[in-house]
Amino acid sequence: MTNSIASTYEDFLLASENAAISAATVRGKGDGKLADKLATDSLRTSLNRLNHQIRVVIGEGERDEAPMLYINELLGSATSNLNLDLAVDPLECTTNCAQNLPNSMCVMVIAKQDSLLSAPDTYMMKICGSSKLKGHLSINYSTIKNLQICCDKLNKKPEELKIVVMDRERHLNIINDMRSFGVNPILITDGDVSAGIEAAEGKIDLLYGIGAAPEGVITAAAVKALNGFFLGKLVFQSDEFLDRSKKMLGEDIHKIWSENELCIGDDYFFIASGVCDGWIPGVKFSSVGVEVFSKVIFGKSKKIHLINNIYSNE
Ligand code: VTB
Repeated sequence: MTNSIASTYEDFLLASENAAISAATVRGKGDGKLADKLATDSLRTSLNRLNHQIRVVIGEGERDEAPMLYINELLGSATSNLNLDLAVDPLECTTNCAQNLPNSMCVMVIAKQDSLLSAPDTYMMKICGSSKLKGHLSINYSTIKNLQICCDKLNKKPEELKIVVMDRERHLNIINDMRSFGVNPILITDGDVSAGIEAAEGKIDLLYGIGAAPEGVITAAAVKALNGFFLGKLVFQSDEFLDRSKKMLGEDIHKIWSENELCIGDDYFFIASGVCDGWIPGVKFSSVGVEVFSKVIFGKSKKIHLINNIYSNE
């Protein structure tokens, strides 16, 4: 097999499955931090066993705040001639894992060096949807203007639009605007990665609102391979976040990023392994083993693999 990036996917799949299984062992126990730690420890151990050199571009945070999977941490083999960049969230939707609610999963993107934006750990306004809306919406437009365009392009009435918004105080204006236009937004407590991907798949019409920026890059990579669109603009919760972001990105902090800018080119793949049932099924434990479900989406071929592996206890 050639040394192409896509050919390495089984190595990363196993790492992702193991992380999902580790988190699932404490699913529903009310301790998101523990679940996140178990997933992170497992992932780092698995990745360090690989024969590729892996650089973390999105991980658990900057070195001073994250002991593991920190930005620029090198994993795997230092002597490998295949150097890969990794954007990872070992446990996306941590809160839902703690409560055994939907869409908690291990997600990652493995890409050619320097093709993923190393996004600062701040917020991001995100608009995400399918190819039908590509090129038509803007973060600079008012919510109502974007909704009007959605109705026109999708040939739907406002009440027929399925728009997912995270249930947060910061979205009160957006939610009020949507309701005044006749749209009944679908409010979710957490998990805008799976919602963004479902929007690209056309299962819902849009993901709309502010979530975490690093996960925005991971979502954008998946969305791009699904021919959808992603628009993101950084949002800063304080001057400290703005200063940190400026150090990483300079004047680009005010830019509106598209899926093609957050994830450059097509030499990459995305993997998600379910922890709790949702966009993908969660880990199933039985008396004889464990069953885990994953999706791998390839940037170049745009192929989607649904992988269901069963590991016996023996
Ligand atoms: C959201 C949620 C994610 O981060 O992006 C959240 O969808 C950030 O928003 O699942 P809050 O700080 O308001 O929770 C996650 O929880 C993790 O990426």
